[in-house]
Amino acid sequence: MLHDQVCRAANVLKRNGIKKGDRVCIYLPMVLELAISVLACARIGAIHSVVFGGFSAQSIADRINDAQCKLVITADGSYRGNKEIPLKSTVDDALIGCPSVQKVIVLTRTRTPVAMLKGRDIWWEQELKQVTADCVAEEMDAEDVLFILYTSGSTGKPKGVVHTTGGYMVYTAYTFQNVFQYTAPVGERAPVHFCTADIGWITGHSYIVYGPLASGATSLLFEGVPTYPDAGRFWDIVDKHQVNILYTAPTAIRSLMGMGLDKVENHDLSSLQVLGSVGEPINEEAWHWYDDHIGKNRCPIVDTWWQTETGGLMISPIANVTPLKPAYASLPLPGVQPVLVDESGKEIEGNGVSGNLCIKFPWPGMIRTTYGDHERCRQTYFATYPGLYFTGDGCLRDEDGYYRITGRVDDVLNVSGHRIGTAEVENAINMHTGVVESAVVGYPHDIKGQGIYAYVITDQMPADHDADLTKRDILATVSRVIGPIAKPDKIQFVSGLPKTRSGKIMRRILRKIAEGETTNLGDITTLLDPAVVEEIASGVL
Ligand code: 7RM
Repeated sequence: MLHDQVCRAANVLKRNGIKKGDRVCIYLPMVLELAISVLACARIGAIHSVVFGGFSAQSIADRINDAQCKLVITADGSYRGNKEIPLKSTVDDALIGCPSVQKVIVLTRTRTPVAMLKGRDIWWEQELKQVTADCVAEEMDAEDVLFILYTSGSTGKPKGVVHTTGGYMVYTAYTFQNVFQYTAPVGERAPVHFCTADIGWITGHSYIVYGPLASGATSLLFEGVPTYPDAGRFWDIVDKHQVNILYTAPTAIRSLMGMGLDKVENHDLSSLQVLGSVGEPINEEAWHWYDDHIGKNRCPIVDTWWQTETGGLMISPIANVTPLKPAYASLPLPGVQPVLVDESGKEIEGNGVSGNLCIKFPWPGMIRTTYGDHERCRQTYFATYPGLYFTGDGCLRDEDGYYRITGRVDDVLNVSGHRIGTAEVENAINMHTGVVESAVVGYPHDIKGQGIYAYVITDQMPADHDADLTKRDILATVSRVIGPIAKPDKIQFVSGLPKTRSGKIMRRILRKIAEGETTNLGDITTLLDPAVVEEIASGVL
């Protein structure tokens, strides 16, 4: 059935002028047509660029323009909990500034009224009536581009990570089958794999679409949130569809943990065989809750460390093979060569050490370039430590040689498993009228892993009653520029920022203050104006 529908969708793309190498932007909710659209592009050699449905019109426009997309696939709207989210109208706003886009295919989902521009906008359902299910797959070179996926880094502008046809598909299938110990079905029913990520992120690309489907697995797609209609939603799905592999993020586990066991205990979870964790470090408390209450101490937990840039899993236990240690991604997969380096780039050997995590040797799923700017790719990943791929993560290797990822060492935040650059958030805040300058850092958050803390200088220090209004306006601005996921959790108005004499903001100090540390702030003698630190620390939220 999937093959039939992919061929039909591929023919729709072809009849709308899409050829091998053209870029197609996909902005859809988590419906089957999202996976079908992705695979339809792959079938005809078009390059897909999926944009997560939570991003703003401005973010969509930036991504479309960077990749010069010719066509957009979207829906009238999507559901999120009990809310309806308009998608097509957001695309309409985006396209005001996107001259490369010639066609927009609109799927009917919520039946929200939409404006349909003559000559540009067409309905998915009507187009499907015009095509057959015969579509020969385009012949591709292993190194032909398969897709672009934008991800945040330490600079303001997200990078278009490029993956290619051969290496990426081989690597996602290889890692999927080995890490989750997926076995081909013996009887009628293929094991059911439920990855709760959105296809808008790399986890969804690799472990909802490509890895499982290339392996013949049944991949379960979930359009919703873990807490609607109640906190038992995941367990209801596991029970109803007899899920065998569950792959989710620590932030989801932490949020469900807090909602009591009664939502878990009224469901049959005995079909589960393997549990996975991804996106951020999993704390021991969450690991044990997952192990005790979901896996009932009989399912291995694979804590999988990897990145958009790595295409697939890199450091992870192999289910039922690798002895587990809570909160450890454990050991590199066969073929992966991690190294820890110090600030000068010198390799740190031996065990019981920590450093910056790099990879020494290429692997099939590795990033090939950043779209349209190869030099940026070289600079970002291969220039910090010559001869090595630098991950941006800090890591420790314990006495047993086990790896534990400690978090980003660059200016990238991980908020509920979403990657957000501090510079991106600062740029968005700075677009708000009256804002002179801002500095954004992360701070530990019980559920999200990291929260976003913004220090903001305005042209006039807002009085108490104005401060709340100004904060709300800043949040609205960030939502408008990036999307709701990038909204700061805390905003503190300050009169200055701690800067060195050369004008560099000392984020180390701001991070400490945001963490609640107001006295031991380390060396502040190199600051231009050390007094500002006291003011900021005394006003910490
Ligand atoms: C898959 C994904 C990548 C960043 C990465 C890490 C963090 C991901 C783990 C983890 C600790 C893990 N891609 N990260 N997995 N940290 N343990 N198992 O999330 O490109 O969106 O983010 O996520 O900091 O560099 S991503």
